[in-house]
Amino acid sequence: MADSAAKREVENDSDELSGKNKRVKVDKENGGESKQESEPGNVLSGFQLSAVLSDSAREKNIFIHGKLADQEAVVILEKTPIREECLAEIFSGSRLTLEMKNDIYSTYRLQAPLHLNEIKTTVVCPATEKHVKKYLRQESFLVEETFEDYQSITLPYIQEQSFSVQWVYNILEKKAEAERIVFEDPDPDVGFVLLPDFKWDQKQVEDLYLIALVNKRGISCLRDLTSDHLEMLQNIFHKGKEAILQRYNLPASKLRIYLHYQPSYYHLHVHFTKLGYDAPGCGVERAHLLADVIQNLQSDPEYYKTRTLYFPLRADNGLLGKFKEAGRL
Ligand code: GTA
Repeated sequence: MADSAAKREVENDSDELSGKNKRVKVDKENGGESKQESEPGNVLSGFQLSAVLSDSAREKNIFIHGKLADQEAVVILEKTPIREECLAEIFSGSRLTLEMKNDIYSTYRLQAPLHLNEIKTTVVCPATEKHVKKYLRQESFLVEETFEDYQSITLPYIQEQSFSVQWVYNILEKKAEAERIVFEDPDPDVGFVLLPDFKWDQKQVEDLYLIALVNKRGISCLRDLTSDHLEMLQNIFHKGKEAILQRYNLPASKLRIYLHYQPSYYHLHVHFTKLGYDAPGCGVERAHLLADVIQNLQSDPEYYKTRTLYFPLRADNGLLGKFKEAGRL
């Protein structure tokens, strides 16, 4: 019941961003430039494919590497979930072709009306080599990291090699995605911005995905957290849940709220996903529940500076190479 109400609400909220008034996000990380533009045409028409990085029949997505106007690009295409409120139109407004019939069983090819047949498309351009590797299907290895390993291996690596967080600063400074903000607490120390993750098309709550970006700069990840950050973490926990209840009618009991270790982007942020949605990176080897993080810091202010942490790294991740060189793997 609550979910259906929320679905309708999401539909209303996302109308402007999805169907009627399409926009294309242009994000030039290196120049720090970021803007929303009215769609000028098909920016992908000149895309030159170099390689399929990975694809999944089950998840119905494909990650592609190629070139867009001579710049390296990664394009992600993903079929979106079928929404209950579209069923009537799908049944009445589609072309149906019988493929086979056998006893009580039959299969068809159904061509839905165009507007119900969209593919969510994410473009990273210009993409760095690291972006290309990130999306390449690879074997993963679990790394065991003591705090000493963090200081001597991980920290120097991420200080040199991590992805730009210019997109985060653009959001915090309202230079990008300002109209997508769901909730904001402007306090410079404990405040944050809550907005839809770019993996979520906001059309249905079943795959709800929001991120809370902290206002305070210089907190890179779980390892930086001490009891000094408890007020900020509790603030995100409570106000984030409340904002999601107000906007999407989803209670806290339906949410998975967590941090990644290692994250891809080293500016502290918290993931809010719907329980039951198998979001990428929500497994136990990478996701740390915010509720646990808070309790750990309450019982030991230096918890994340003393514990061994475990996380997966892909085969050609440079950090994995550093752990191997140090004889830690
Ligand atoms: N609103 O500009 C942005 C933006 N960027 C650049 C990243 N995010 C953004 N959100 C907004 N605007 O959840 C989001 C990311 C991610 C979070 C950063 O910020 O979507 P993280 O630092 O812990 O990094 O979180 P993480 O989780 O590794 O990043 P990401 O991109 O989610 O990658 C994890 C895996 O998810 C990928 O390896 C890939 O398998 C899968 N994936 C990534 N993007 C997509 C996609 N668009 N569709 C489907 N699957 C995807």
